Amino acid sequence: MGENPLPADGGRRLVGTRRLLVAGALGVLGTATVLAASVPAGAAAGTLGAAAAQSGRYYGAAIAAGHMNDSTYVATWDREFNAVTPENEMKWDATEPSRGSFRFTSADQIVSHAQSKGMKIRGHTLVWHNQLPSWVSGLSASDLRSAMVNHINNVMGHYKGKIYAWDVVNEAFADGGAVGTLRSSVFTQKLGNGFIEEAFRAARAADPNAKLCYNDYNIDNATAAKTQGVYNMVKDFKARGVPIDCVGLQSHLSSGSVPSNYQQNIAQFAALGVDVQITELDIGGSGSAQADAYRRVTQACTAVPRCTGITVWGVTDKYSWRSGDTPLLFDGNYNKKQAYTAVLGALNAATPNTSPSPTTSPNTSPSPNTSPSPRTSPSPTPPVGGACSATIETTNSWPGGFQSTVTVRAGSSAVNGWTVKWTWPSGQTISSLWSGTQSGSGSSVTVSNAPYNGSIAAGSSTTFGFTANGSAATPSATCTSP
Ligand code: 9MR
Repeated sequence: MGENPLPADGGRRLVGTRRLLVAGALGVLGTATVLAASVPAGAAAGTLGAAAAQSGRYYGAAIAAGHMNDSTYVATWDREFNAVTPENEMKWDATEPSRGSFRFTSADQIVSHAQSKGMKIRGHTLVWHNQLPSWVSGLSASDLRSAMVNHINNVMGHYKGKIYAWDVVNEAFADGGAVGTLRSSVFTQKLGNGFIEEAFRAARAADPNAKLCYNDYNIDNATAAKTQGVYNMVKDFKARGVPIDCVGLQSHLSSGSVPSNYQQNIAQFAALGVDVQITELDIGGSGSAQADAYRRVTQACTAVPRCTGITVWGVTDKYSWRSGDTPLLFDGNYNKKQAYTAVLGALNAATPNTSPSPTTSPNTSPSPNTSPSPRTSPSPTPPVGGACSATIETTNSWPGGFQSTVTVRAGSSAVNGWTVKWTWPSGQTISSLWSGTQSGSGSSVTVSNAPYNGSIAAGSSTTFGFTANGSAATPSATCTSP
């Protein structure tokens, strides 16, 4: 049984003594010759990304925009890695520091560089109790729900089509307690445990082509209560058709703490019908002990077809969040460490992956329930030129219900305040509405702007959304502005 390598504060401060574990050895993988377009048959690839690609996987690094002026940092990233996770730049405090006002400059810097190199991009993270701007904690329950969905819509919307996988919810489970205990946070306190499901449903609607992951630390050991809680949640989501495509094992480890059942743990998650990604790997230690631990983690991933990629949480020890533990593959001078050679060897030894390749379109999960319903046609586009216009689009649907996004567009002049009205054709009822204020009830619906999205520049637009009971419908809507 492994002692958790991170403290219960979510790992922000890595302190305390770690008990070294005698880790059971994993079976040594076969050394089948691997074939890849970029590497001649039988030859070993010389970089982490190229080696991982031979078995259809990616090898990524967390990148901080603030270090991109370090040319060796960028050169090492470009040479070795074929995927990236922005380390802090996509978090809520960075992207929506004040309500309804979004800022993407730093994240865009990483995304455009990655795109220019053809790298995969992992989005990190939409809903997390940490790095949350202070305005979020002061909201009422209904306001928090609408702010969460609006945040998901805007951040995922900004990067729509560019992100391979999103960490939709991060670190929601508690470190101690019974199986299934969630960490107490503003989300559990105001929205209850259902906030995770609500976030995943909103995320599927916001970008149906991104894989949607649940991401956490200390879920590396199959027998730990925290791991079992996440396992049960994923199983339940799959059974009920709640959209989820992947589980992210952060895997902040130390040389002695790679659980002996790590591979089995990955395989068990994968058997639920989700991909598994190692999302924030770093292993404290040095020399051969660190190299052995990295090798075992790499082999555990490559042994499971649905383990689709590995991301290390940084490039060089000098910029690591736990720099004192020297947990990465390159030292402070960008020299390759023993751990680097171990990882490269393990990636080169992997057999080609036969599972859905990470380069194919996502949402290929076997369960048809998890795929988004086809988007139905939006309501007819209203004439432009008036004060404002509104279009309703169905973004998701399920038996007995659906979710819609309404785009409110200003005409040739700016609007300051708007009201959208429509009539349901067959008894639909709204169950939850965000980024707007609903008045009245019954078949005639009236929605006015929320306090923060009433002003729309000429020719620009804003959105609000809702979930409703009944069959999906896209009636035409009118928009007026005072
Ligand atoms: O590496 C990140 C560090 O720069 C930030 O200061 C820290 C703040 O919470 O977050 C670090 O990244 C965390 C990641 O987003 C989620 N899992 C734990 C990571 C290490 O704390």
